[in-house]
Parts: sequence; structure tokens; C-alpha cells
Amino acid sequence: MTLAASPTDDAATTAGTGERALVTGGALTPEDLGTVPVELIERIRGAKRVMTVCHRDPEPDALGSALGNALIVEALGGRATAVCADPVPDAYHFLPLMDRFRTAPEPDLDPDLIIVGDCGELARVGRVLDDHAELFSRVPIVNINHHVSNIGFGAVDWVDAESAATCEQVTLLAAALSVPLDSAEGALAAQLMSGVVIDTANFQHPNTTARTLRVASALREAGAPLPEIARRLYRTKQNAQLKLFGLSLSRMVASDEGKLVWTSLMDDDFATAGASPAHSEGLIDLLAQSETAEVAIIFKESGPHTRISVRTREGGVDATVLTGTFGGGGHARASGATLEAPVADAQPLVLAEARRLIAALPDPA
Ligand SMILES: [Mn+2]
Repeated sequence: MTLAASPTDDAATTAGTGERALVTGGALTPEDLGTVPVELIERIRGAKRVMTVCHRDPEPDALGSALGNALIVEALGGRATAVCADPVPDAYHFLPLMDRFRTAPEPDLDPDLIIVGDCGELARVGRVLDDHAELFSRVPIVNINHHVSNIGFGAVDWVDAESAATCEQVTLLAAALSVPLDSAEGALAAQLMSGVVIDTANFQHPNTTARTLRVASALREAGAPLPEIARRLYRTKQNAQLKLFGLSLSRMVASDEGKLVWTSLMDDDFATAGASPAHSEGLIDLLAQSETAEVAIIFKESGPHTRISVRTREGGVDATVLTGTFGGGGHARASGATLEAPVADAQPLVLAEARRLIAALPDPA
């Protein structure tokens, strides 16, 4: 099924009438548009045949930026091909124009510009680069990305770590080029919104700035179907996944006045639920919604080994200290480790260490 964008009421004029109101980005400020490098604008204006690329294992920010850049080039009168080394996952096919993606360059395009989106380094584009190294070394590259770790690999690099998503930047780019955000029958706005939604987790992560919301406002005004995108990306699960979560959560244990909450996910659960390994994604975040938990742990059976996923409360136990004891790592609030022991043996060791760390927390005043 393809999602058609439907313009919101107050953006309902425009295309063809000459009465374009706000779809070029009414909510955006001149300062917002001023962040787009002039050299980038000139490169894209001057390009006639453009290959746009994103990283392998794509998610909506990658896909939306590659397709968005292609639609911008086309709106300016050029030719464009969107390339991603891996096929678009089924879960994202509800977004418009996903069939535009190729897994390799179009043989007869002969690009005069390559736009790389959402890649911290060029190698992230995957085998497209390995298989077409000559193309990437011959054709000028522009690099649009929001990862602070981006080292710069293009003739023009626009790395904006303040940006919540690459699609936030591409929205600014479209507006700076006066490309209407409702271009391609709404596909541009829908694609860009999906990237912003995924990278902000529905505007909930701290990376959501006032500018992110202005970008989202402009996209919404251009008809981006925000409710459907938010639902498909964050409030839709396969039934097998819900069943798997249920099997696991039915064994949940809360101890130590609720401060320690854990459960298990066994190999048998996947067979019972008819679920695949990818379906366990998100279970720990659901468990961590416990209102009492300082530390939430999932013990995931992995043959003879045990994988633990840990979430901890802001200002409380450092999850990397807990998982570090068992050779793992991650972030202070979200971390993991693998123990070379079955769940029954791994569990008491990890729980004892978690209890020790909880007990060491300062008493709340
Ligand atoms: Mn991103």
C-alpha cells in the first residue's frame, strides 16, 4: 500500500494556481535557510544528472534523504537516481516512491554529481562503493549528514550535528533551493517527515530542537501524513512480535522494592510466537517503562550463551558499569553484554551485581 499525502487545509492552494502560500517552508526562518552552505546550493543547481545514495541497512532517515535529494534534483529539472545497496525493508514500503530505489547505479545515467546522505563515512554506502569505486573517485561528491563523527569526504561537506536528522537538513536544502515541499505529489514531504520522525522517535528524543519542529511544521503544511507515518513507524507491530513480548513479559519479576526488574526471552518463545530474532527489538524499552525500575534487564537465551540488555534510570546506575563486569558495553542508560553461560547460570551473577549497584545509589533525600 502506498500512502498518499493529503495537504492540510491551510496549505490547500498552490500547485498550478500560482498562489503558492507556505509550502516552500513557511515556518522556516531566514536563519534556518542560511545554514545551508552556498556551495552546496550551487553544486546542486548546476547538476544535470545526479546519483543520490544513502547507507546500507537503510532506515527512513537514510531512505528519505536519498529519495528527497533525488526529488529535489528532479524538481529543478535534472535527472536523478536514488541508490541504496540493500533493498528497502518491507516495513517502509508504505512510504511513497520506494520503488524508485535501485541497489546499483543506473548504467546510462553518467552522473555529474553524487549526493551522499546520512553516512558518517563514505564506506557506509556499502557495496555500491566497492563495486563502483571508479565512479565515486571520478564524480564530485556532496555529503549531507548530521553525525558529529562525520569526518568529511566530499567536495562539499555539510555536517550539521545540531540537526536531528539528515532529512531535517534536506528539508532546509529544498526550501533554500525554492523547491516546493509538496513536490512529487507530496512524496517529498512524506519522505522527509519519515526521516525526522524516526531519528527523533516521534519528536521525543532530546535532539528535537525548535528548528526540528519548524521543519516538521513546514512538512506538515506541505501535506506530510504525520499521523500515518508516526503510527507505521512507532505504533505498529506484527502480531508475532506482540505475542513474543507477551510470553516474555508474563515472566517479569520485580524485586528490591521494584528497583530491579527483569525477565527472560528464551529460544522456545520465538517458536511459540512464530517470531524471528528481529522481533525482540524494542522489548527492553517496553520493560524499562516500569515506573519503579532503577535497572531493567532482559536475559536473552542464545543457544548455550546469554545475551543481556540493560536499561537504567536517568541519574541512577551506570548501565556500562553493570555490563562492563561481564565484558559488554554501550551507553550509561542502555547497554548490553554476552555471557558464556546459559540463562539459569548467568542470571544470579548479573542480578547480584545489579543489586550491589542499586544498593550503592545515594539515598533519595
Ligand atoms: Mn539519521
